[in-house]
Amino acid sequence: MPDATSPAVTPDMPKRADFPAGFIFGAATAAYQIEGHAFGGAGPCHWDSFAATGRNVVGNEDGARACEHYTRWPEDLDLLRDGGFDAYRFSTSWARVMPDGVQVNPEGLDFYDRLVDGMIARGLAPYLTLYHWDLPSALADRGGWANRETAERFADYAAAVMARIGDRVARTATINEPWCVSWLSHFEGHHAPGLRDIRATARAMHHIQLAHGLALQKLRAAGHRDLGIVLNFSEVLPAHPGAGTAVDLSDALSNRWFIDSITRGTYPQVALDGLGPHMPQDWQADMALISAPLDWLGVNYYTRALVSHDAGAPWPCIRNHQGPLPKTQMGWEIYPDGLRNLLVRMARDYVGTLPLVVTENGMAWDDAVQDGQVADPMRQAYVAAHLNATRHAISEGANVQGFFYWSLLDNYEWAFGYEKRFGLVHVDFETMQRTPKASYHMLKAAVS
Ligand code: IFM
Repeated sequence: MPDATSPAVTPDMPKRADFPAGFIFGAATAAYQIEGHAFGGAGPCHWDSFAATGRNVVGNEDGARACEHYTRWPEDLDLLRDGGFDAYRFSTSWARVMPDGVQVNPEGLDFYDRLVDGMIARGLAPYLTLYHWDLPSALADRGGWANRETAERFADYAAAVMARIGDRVARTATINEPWCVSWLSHFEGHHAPGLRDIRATARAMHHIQLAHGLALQKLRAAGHRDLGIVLNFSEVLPAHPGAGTAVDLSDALSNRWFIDSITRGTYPQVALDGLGPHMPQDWQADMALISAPLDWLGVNYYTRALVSHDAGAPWPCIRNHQGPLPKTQMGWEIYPDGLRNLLVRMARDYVGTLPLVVTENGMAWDDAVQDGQVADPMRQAYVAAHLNATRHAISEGANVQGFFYWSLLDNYEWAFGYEKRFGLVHVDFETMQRTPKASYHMLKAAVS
């Protein structure tokens, strides 16, 4: 019988040799989810106050301690090296680098300098994300992403980080998942700042794209290369025949708003039909900057969306449905074809041969350590299926150059606190003990 460290339990798991030469295998994390925001002189960020507001986060948990990566990072980088990975996707925390959103805290930059050197010493290519949601509270106080000034300050912050570590990073993404930063956080209220306000939403949806454009302009002027953005996509499908206009509108709000503006300098008209009256003045003047050429595009993919038109609901009149497929601990359907379809769609309709990287894909499960091991056959099957979907997309012409599993470690899953475990490595949040799961061993055997 295979045990939890046996790599041989998922027969269709592809191997490194099944991918084009130079394909990058990595794992991803984000600062607030793992570092321990209380360490090292970081300033308060809007996730601290969102979490401190009762009923926003399961168990009222926050990222103050998280995985203590701030002090345990050598052990975490060793796990990546020992797992045979080529690259590590991490993010820098704006509130750690600039506690008040403006002035640099040298201790913060020193930390990332050490971290990047630690990656290079272990043969890991650093994949940097500049904004993975830890907005300094001082900027949140001035309106956060609803305020154009935040986009301008972001470009300054991006330049400060890149001036320090940009000489050693392999690829840089400006923003992680602008849909989550804007729609999920300002329209649906699920993430910080927890608003449900269409005017703030429209402004945040534009300013987050503008932040990308302003940062790109500044970084290019400073001579930095390999610059991109990470977008999250889901394949939107009708919940039933006659689902109406909901599929197109949902695709416009969650996918096309972001990819159309980045690559074509336009927002989809069906989305503007609702958001247009609430957009900031003269937004059209920013579109050339927002659509400046990229060097690569990051694609985050987890699941599909099943929707129908709900005539009785206020705009956007979209109803989401539970699908029949097996689900992860998040309740998300497991649908690998969606990854294949999205990668092919990106190449065919948007970016041509521009390098695509799967910057996040993974699943949460209620994993437990037994006799020093973690058996996670669901995750093993999930990883194998999504790697195979990626291979299919490559064979259909998508120039996919890498795949990063989300996440290296169990971590702070935002409004779900520490309950949902996405890691290849189990973390005991009392002792901080790390235990590689069977999926880690399987990936190691496949890529080593
Ligand atoms: O944990 C998040 C991550 O921060 C952004 N992408 C989705 C992941 C799983 O929900």
